[in-house]
Amino acid sequence: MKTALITGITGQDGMYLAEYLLGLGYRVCGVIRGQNNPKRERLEALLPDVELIEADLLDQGSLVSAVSRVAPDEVYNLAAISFVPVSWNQAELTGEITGLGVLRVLEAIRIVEGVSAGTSGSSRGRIRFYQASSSEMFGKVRETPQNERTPFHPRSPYGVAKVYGHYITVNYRESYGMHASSGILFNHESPRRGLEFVTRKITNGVARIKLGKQRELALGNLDARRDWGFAGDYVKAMHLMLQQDEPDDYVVGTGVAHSVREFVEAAFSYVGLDWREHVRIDPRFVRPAEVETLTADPRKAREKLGWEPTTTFEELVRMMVDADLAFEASRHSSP
Ligand code: NAP
Ligand code: F7E
Repeated sequence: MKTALITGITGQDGMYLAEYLLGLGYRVCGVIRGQNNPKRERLEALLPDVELIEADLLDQGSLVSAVSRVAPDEVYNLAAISFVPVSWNQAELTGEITGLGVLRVLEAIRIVEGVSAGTSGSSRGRIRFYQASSSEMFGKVRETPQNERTPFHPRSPYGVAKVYGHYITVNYRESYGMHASSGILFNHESPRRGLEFVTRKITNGVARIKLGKQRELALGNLDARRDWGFAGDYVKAMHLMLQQDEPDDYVVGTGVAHSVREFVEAAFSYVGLDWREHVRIDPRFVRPAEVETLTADPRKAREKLGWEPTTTFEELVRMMVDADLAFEASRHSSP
């Protein structure tokens, strides 16, 4: 039985990955941070077989002791400040967690395994490492679609921190021979997506409007284009990367981009509403520097990992609207 240690276990991807690995027969341990974390109860109810370990990406010692106690075969570093607008308001903290946090997890593995520079081959350490890199690193894109060789041009403190996390992963692979891989994942969504991200904000807004709980939905830039896939598909790519003989970097996405406006149209029309009667543009949701368009070229993931997305854009929109209709119908109208 293999053991996996997942940071970011309370997040969207952490939950899908934990479910997937438990289904494969893994022992799954998850890093949870903070005293009295409100997400602990939900996670324990949903995934009672996950062992929770207290640690924080800001605290090197806590990560060393987590890796030492768990003795994992695979470490998936999914923890981050992941919401792009927050990264302008808390740029230093984003750098600390989303950027330097990657270094701390890599160091924890290196320290526990006693790996030093120049070691290679069988002495390079046993633990395999996955870093959650992001298409936000491409930012102001230099070419379309984006592949593993496309230059980076991040547009937010989040994107900049992810570039650091990406390169420190490559560097630990090259310096210490670590089996460290980086998945450059494009946007992936699900009913478990946080309500602050645009897809879930739209599907939850649509459900609330349909149920008469809300009248309008305030959004920012409707022209932005993203390559949206289903998170449940993407965590399988993470696992596949760590099953390869050699560590590497992979772009993971669908290869098809849609605008925010198209997402809005699809979600409103699915429940028989005209979006123009409900959507209002609010400059508060427009970003200081926007990533206008992102489209993956996922050929390498398909050819080397055999990975393919299974969910279309239309299926994703319907899945999320249906889940939000059920969620909102089961909630009382006032807290
Ligand atoms: P998410 O739902 O925002 O989850 C982020 C996780 O990070 C949460 O579990 C959070 O824990 C944890 N975390 C934050 N700060 C921490 C700290 N100091 N120490 C320990 N844990 C901390 O993100 P997601 O959508 O699942 O994404 C997973 C990873 O993939 C992230 O690194 C994200 O940047 C990256 N990514 C996501 C996408 C996407 O489209 N979803 C695409 C590319 C890359 P709390 O519950 O305690 O806050
Ligand atoms: O924005 C536009 C916004 O916040 C998508 C993270 O998981 O994926 C995610 O980052 C687009 C942007 O995701 C609103 O300007 C318009 O162009 O859903 P989002 P994101 O910024 O693409 C990447 C790959 C990650 O790595 C990140 O961790 O939608 N948009 N109006 C809006 N966005 C939001 N949030 N809210 C609006 O009202």
